Amino acid sequence: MTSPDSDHSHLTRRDNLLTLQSHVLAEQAKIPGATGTFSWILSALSLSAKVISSKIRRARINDVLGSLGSENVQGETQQKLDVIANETLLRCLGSREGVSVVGSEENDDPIFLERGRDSGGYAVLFDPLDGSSNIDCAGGVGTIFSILRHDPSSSDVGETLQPGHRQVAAGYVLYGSSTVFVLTSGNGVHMFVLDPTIGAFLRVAENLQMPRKNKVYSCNEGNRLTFPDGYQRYLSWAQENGYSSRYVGAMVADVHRTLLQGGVFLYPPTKKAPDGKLRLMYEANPMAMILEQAGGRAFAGKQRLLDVIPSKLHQRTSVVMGSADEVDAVLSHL
Ligand code: P6P
Repeated sequence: MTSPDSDHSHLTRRDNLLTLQSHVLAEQAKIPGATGTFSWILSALSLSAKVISSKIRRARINDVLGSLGSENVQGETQQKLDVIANETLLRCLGSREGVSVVGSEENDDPIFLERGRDSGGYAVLFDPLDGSSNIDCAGGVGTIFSILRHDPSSSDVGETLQPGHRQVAAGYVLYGSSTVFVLTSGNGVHMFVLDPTIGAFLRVAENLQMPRKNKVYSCNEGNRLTFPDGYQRYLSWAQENGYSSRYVGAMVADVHRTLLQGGVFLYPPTKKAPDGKLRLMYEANPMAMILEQAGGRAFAGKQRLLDVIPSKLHQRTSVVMGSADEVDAVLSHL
């Protein structure tokens, strides 16, 4: 029996405390000639997440709830926290050499940052606070981001309009009962939880693989009668086969549950949103990359989401994404 002061096994245990920062640096070390530019961008996203999380946790106290009365490019009423989250991300990313251009749900056009030709090289697109209508009732909200390569000498918005399979990284932050940072850079999906007592994101899971099936579907059934027939046939089939329904109304919360527990999240075309409601570039594509990396599937109608060729930054799309077998069950009815 070793005495506590001679037992140093905790120093070599595989599940040692690993922060998001040390995970990113370890990933960087695997890439010959890596300059650290990409790591700095992830560091800016981590810092933004901590700042936004602190604002959300004190929302009612700081009276940052409620709307500004203004509208964003989507014609949606902007919540105070939408603007705060957006400005936080723009400030944190704008100071990073690696960022050539940022695109936000809250800004009509991409913002091109003056960078020398030998710096920059990435476009960061994001929804700063997804599901913000849940804020006032303390529901789940999140930040979703997508990172693409971008020629620093180009200020052509077309440069950012790349299909989702060109993403170099994607992730989201869920500000829920805990603050969770989920990230993929093409080598698996890794999950971190913010420990507010030390202000660090600690890794709680690596190389996440989602269940192939789970009898749960997630969609806004209030729109059911305006879904195309195939989706309505799927919902009838699911209800006849013992499926449960779970729907938060914030994509980050619904997709995070689907990632961890399995099931399928769908936002079909509706009468009000015939092309779908969700944004391709900074909601659907990053989530599709994450779910595919975790063994899931993601489609826009019958097309693989990551193959959709975008034509506009704020382009909308329908989505069916989740466990491979559950996505196939939806597609088989379309
Ligand atoms: P509905 C939030 O406004 C959002 O963009 C996504 O986060 C969410 O999945 C969807 O819209 C909810 O839309 O029509 O069900 O309220």
